[in-house]
Amino acid sequence: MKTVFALAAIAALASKVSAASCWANRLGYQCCKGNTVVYTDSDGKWGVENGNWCGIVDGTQQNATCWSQPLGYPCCQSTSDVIYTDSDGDWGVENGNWCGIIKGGSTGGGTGGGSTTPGEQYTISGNPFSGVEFYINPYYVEEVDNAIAQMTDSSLKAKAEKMKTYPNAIWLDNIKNMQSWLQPNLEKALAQQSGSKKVLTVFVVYDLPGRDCHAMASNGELLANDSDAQRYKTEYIDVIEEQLKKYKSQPIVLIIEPDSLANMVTNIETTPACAESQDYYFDGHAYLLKKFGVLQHVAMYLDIGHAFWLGWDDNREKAAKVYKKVIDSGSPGKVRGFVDNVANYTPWEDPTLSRGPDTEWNPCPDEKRYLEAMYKDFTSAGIKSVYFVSDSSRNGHKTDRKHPGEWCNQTGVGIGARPQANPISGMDYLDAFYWIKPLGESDGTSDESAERYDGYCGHDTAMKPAPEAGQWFQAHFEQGLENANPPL
Ligand SMILES: *[C@@H]1O[C@H](CO)[C@@H](O)[C@H](O)[C@H]1NC(C)=O
Ligand SMILES: *[C@@H]1O[C@H](CO)[C@@H](O)[C@H](O)[C@H]1NC(C)=O
Ligand SMILES: CC(=O)N[C@H]1CO[C@H](CO)[C@@H](O)[C@@H]1O
Repeated sequence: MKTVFALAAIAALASKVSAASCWANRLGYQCCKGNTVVYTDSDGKWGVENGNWCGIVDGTQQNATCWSQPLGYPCCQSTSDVIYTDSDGDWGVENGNWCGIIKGGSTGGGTGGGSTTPGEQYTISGNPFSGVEFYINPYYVEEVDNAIAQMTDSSLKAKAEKMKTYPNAIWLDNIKNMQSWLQPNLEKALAQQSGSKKVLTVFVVYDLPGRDCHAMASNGELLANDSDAQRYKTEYIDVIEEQLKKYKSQPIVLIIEPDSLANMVTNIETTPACAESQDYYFDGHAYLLKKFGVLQHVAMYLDIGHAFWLGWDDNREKAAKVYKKVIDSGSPGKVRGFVDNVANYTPWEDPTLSRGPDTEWNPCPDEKRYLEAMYKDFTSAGIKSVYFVSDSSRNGHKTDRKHPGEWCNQTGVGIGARPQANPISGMDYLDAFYWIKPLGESDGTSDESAERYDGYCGHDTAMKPAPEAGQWFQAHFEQGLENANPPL
């Protein structure tokens, strides 16, 4: 008890000592301890330390190999166990005193094998889904167990059992859920590693101010105003960044803000709420890309809607410009690529459809043709890294919808391709099929009196009664199991 208290006191002291000020502070960044210039803009010279941007104070000649010494602490000699992380870096304890852990240090320990202590920095090179194990979310396993308890048919139960072996993305869809789901799952993913393969965790970043400006069912907690935009940065993005930096020894994929940029392509002129949100959407992206895009163990995919949203020629052309601009605004933060069909039902391949009246002249009437076209358009627009992840959680079976734009609780749903890296030979730019939307979680309520009721959820081909978005929807889950393609 006494030791713990003493350490906490020293930590408080450490954070005081490190509050050196420089021009970068007013922009929300720390001052660099070293002086290696990575990027220069009108604000000044920028460096990267501990995976984060920092401002370089001209004339400093500090000891960059041991960052904690200028703060009055030695470097750790034999430990790399992180006890505490702050904006200065990772702290360990040796001989009862704090010491700074040198990034990329040679001391071992904490590299998986059931450990819950992050090990050395992991660097993603190429496809983040390749050569890793996928993290199985215990919360989803529990939801499936509850669903099985309500089933009587033994063959259906057997199918549901198999669902517990596949991964899903974890949605950080408000500040509270982010606090509950991010760190515990990163820690469990670390503990899940048993062999030499790293365990990949996929999170959905989904809390922009004025979220889902064109629909009602998934509106978020933050409004499109300045104070909520500030909360998005400090209470959401910054906190995510802090945890990502702590869990630096494992690969992490981030799915960025579903629907937001697709709305910026098609709905600014037609939907006032989208026009009001646009500055916050663009600014929010620039902010998070700069922060997450410099972390070597993190790969990001920006959402591009689906074939029946941006598939038309004019929409694709506009999209290439919007996405290019957004990626440039986050420079030099890097984006790996794009994610399509999140929480949607459009089949991967649908040979029955071709450009014509049935598709409202959409030349990309399935996700495969959509990605082929987007790959061409995005690369020729000058976007450097164009890879895709396609959500296949619910597109195995053509649903009953009469119009391909229907999205809510469609009847006839079926699970699609299983999560897998490099699933299509000859399509090297498709990094993976993955289940982004967990099957069984509702798209939106069919209760017309509910505040978040959206007309689409009352349409003929929407399953009813349906619970609120995100709540468990047993009938939808069971139908997805029955119609799985390939079968479970
Ligand atoms: C830099 O840090 C190392 C490691 O702690 C130390 O041995 C060395 O004396 C320091 N050099 C300077 C110039 O402070
Ligand atoms: C922004 O919206 C929030 C509600 O989420 C509200 O509490 C706050 O007062 C608003 N701020 C401004 C400046 O309008
Ligand atoms: C499984 C289920 O609830 N299906 C219903 C979906 O909604 C249609 C009408 O909108 C009903 O006919 C189905 O029974």
